[in-house]
Amino acid sequence: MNDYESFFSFLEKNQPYFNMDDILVVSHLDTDGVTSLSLFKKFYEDKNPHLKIIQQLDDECIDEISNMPQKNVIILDSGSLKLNSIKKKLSNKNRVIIIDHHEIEDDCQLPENIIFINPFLFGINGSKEISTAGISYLILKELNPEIKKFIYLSLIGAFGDYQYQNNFLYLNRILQQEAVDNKIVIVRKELNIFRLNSQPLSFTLTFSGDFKIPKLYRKESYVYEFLKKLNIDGKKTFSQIDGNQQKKLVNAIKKITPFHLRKYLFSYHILIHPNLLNDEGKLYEAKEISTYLNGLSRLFNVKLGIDFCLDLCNNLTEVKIENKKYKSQISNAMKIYYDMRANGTVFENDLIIYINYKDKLNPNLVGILSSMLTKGGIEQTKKIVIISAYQKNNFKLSFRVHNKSNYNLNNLARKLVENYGGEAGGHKQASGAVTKKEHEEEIIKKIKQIDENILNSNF
Ligand SMILES: [Mn+2]
Repeated sequence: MNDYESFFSFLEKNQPYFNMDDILVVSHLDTDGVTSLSLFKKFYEDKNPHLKIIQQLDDECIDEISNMPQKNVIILDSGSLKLNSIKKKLSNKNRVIIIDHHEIEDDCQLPENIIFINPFLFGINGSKEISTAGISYLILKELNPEIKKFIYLSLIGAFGDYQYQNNFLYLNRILQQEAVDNKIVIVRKELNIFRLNSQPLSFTLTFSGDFKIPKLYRKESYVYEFLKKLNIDGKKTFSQIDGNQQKKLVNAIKKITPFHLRKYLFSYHILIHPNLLNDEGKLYEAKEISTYLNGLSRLFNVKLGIDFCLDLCNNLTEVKIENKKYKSQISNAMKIYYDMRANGTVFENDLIIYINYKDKLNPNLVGILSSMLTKGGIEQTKKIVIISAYQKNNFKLSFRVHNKSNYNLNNLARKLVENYGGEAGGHKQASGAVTKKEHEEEIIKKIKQIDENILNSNF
């Protein structure tokens, strides 16, 4: 059972509490964390809040927050699994507001000075329906209408958390509609090719992973000939060629696509309105912006991330340069993976694939790598993918499984580290855990013992 009405009236009831001074805003280092933090930075711009970005809200981090001088704290995109710690350690604060959309660990009676906002409290699946940026937007736009022009951040945050699966669910859809009505985004059905309007056609037709046109995918010279025959300049994006050429191209692609695949040829793209982001006729998908922000997060470049969120136009060039750096780190990590496969150091059985990068990986990349290996990514495996790497004295793990799986990886992550004082959290199909490096061997042993029983038992 869910109750949207109570959720909305709860948001309304709590709006006045955001009028405060002496503020610390803590957020999560990922796309949703950076977009929601940006909304708060804008909202509090006259109050000069202290902004802090964290990788994981663990006890150490909560202690740190407790020791910071600010009397009022807003915690974004984390906290649902740490309510007891927050209650205990942040009792010295005047007010603590937590906005999160992750599953909640257990019932926790909170004192009056702690406000906990999470759709799960109202039976709404926050993991799928709305991001922290979305919830933040819904609250802040009522307090300051200026925030309304940043509604795109709520959609980008949702893309960052993989909430767009062919479409958005109810709450995100409301946000999408508002963004369309206010001419902040354009939603249109077009060729199901990622970056169709922002990258040269010669590139997108060859390499788009969203829909792979069999005759064109990874066939560079064929794509070249194909475009040449149509008299279309492959250096231009789809949005940069004229309407007649667009029609000609779509028809030609239809013709070379096998009949049974044609239904996958088109999809809805959510594009940032050219009013907001104008780059020589190129148009950018909200999804693409979310991948840029993801790259910036992995490189710890939060400053540029926030600047970009609040001014897409003037920061795009620099963001693209950073993104190239990020991509080269990823391709390096993939190369290591293939090397490890070749020399037999990847653990694999019927259920899982486990890769321990140890010190050979930026620990911030464990999540993206496990996503890349899962179905929908490069490797397309239906197995559970587990990646680990060292993070200073810690052992960091990431768990992924394709989105039709029923396994609860949030439970799995918690089970694996529960006896070692580790921290774990996330969603059913994507979770993470951190524990001290000294437990590496024991955790690896447990990973190798994972079976259906362990996966199906409740936490
Ligand atoms: Mn989130």
